[in-house]
Amino acid sequence: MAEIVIFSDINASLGHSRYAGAYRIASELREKGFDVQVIDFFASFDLSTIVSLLETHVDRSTLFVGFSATIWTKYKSDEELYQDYMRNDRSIPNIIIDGMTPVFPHPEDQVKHIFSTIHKKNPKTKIVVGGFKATNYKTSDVDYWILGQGEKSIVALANHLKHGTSLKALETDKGKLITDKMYPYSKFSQSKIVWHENDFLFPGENVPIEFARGCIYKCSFCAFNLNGKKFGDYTKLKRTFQEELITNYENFGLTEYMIVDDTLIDSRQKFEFLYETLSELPFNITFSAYSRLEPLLSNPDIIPLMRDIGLRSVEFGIESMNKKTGQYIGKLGDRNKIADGLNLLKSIWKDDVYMAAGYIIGLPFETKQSMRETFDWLYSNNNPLDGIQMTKFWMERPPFLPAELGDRYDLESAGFNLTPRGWVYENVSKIHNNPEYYGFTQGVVESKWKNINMTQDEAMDLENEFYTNPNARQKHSASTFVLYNRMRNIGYAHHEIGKLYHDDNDFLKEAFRRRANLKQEYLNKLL
Ligand code: B12
Ligand code: SF4
Repeated sequence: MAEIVIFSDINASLGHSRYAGAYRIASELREKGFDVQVIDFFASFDLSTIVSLLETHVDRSTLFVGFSATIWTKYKSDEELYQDYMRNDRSIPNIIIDGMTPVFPHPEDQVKHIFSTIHKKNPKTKIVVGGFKATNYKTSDVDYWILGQGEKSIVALANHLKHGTSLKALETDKGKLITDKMYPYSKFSQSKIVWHENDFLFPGENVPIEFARGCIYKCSFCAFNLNGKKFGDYTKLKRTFQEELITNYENFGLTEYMIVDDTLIDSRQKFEFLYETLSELPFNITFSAYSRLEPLLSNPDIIPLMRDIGLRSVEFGIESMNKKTGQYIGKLGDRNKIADGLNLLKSIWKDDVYMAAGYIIGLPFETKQSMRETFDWLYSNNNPLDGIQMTKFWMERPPFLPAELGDRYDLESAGFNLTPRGWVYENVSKIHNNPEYYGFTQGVVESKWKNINMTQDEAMDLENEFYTNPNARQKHSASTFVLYNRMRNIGYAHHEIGKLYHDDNDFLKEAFRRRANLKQEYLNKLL
């Protein structure tokens, strides 16, 4: 039984890893004295298992059940997902993107059943949704939607429900909204994820950790509320990060991490800070991360040092190998510089660090021809990448609240911006704000985008063309940032991971078997 239950998951991908958001929120609440049970694998459990979990963990003392709605996708049984993978006719990005869901993984009738089970156990228990998908507000009967960084909001809500303290919330027809402008969180630099014995970590588990939040860049296709921050903003104090790593080591023997920053290495300055912080530890850690390519290429001396401080898998958002596109999106773009740079990295790192690159089809001024030139380079045997992610451009269409709501509530102070379509909480990208400048003729309002060189459907066709081509097997690699730690968590060694490809049915069978075992072991501890 717990005062607060939080459901979380990152499903649909092979292997296993946990989402930082749920555990950061749990750490904050536990520090303030609340008793919290996080329940992982939520989007991978069927309804009857969820009902049993609720029967076990919700009682008269439960203040709320929270849902950490960020990276989960639609629920599929293990068998359905296995069949999807075994068909080998779709790329992993497609399996995951097809599974995207506005808020909840399970169908509406099942979500209703989950809510009614909670209320049968305790009619006063509130339903709370936080995480990235909370801005979709697309489920009825949710009591509170927590938008943005949730640390302060959730403690205010928990205190309100337990002690009757006052609470700032916007009442809308979608439920009550609480935002991080109403409850700003200013202590990120001293924050930690503090793992608890009832998180039931697996021995030696690879866990997520934050070094910094947000990004100093502002690429034109990218839309995060913390983009364009200054160096040092939302960065942990050296002491805090070290204490977090040492506590994890002493309490649980943890040494392997996924650093979930948007961009771990964005500058020499940040590298030096990370280097100093990790070098002073009395033990070594290993980690995977997202990084910009440019700081490594303009400071080649840091390339071997990244390996020495523990980097094992890295993903660069290359996005495009077209110079003009690079200029318009805020990335390198130069085909030769990128190829030479990646070759240099590979020659230093060899197989000690797996190196993957993400590409986007359909960015400003990218033509089909330049995209195919990129494909050809990726198909060639001498490209140094261990992993490739190729996805069509996704024009974000953030949810809007009706303009009239601004007459009743101070939405501006709550962090919303008034746009021609209504009030929007998230930042929108530069492309979304000024599509004409970037060559887009439709897509902000319409369901599909179009620019002067490509349509969304043509981008989709190119993606399929790439994934159905037998060359560039790296697109099936399990060594990418998304999968590396998930593979470690199902027992594959570093040197094995570079040889795992998900077009290999024997590997798929074994990976599903190992994940099912972990899930069952975890469930046995919770029930
Ligand atoms: C790290 C990361 C990943 C990692 C996650 C690994 C791991 N083990 O954690 C990997 C690489 C696996 C990944 C994969 C994907 N990701 Co991702 N990822 C991120 C990233 C960069 C950081 C997320 C994170 O952990 N941050 C640290 C935590 C502590 O911060 P936070 O998430 O902001 O959490 C705060 C709030 O959300 C809130 N909160 C969270 N949970 C809860 C719960 C409650 C109850 C409350 C009250 C509050 C609350 O409070 C938290 C603390 O302030 C975000 C971008 C971003 N900056 O958010 C994208 C992001 C979450 N990913 C996204 C996407 C699209 C994907 C993929 C689908 C990409 C793809 N095409 O494959 C896959 C899907 C994964 C899958 N199902 O297999 C989108 C989600 C969009 C959506 N939900 O519709 C994001 C937002 C990026 C984007 N804008 O495109 N991702
Ligand atoms: S694409 Fe990457 S580097 Fe660019 S703003 Fe977004 S997170 Fe930062």
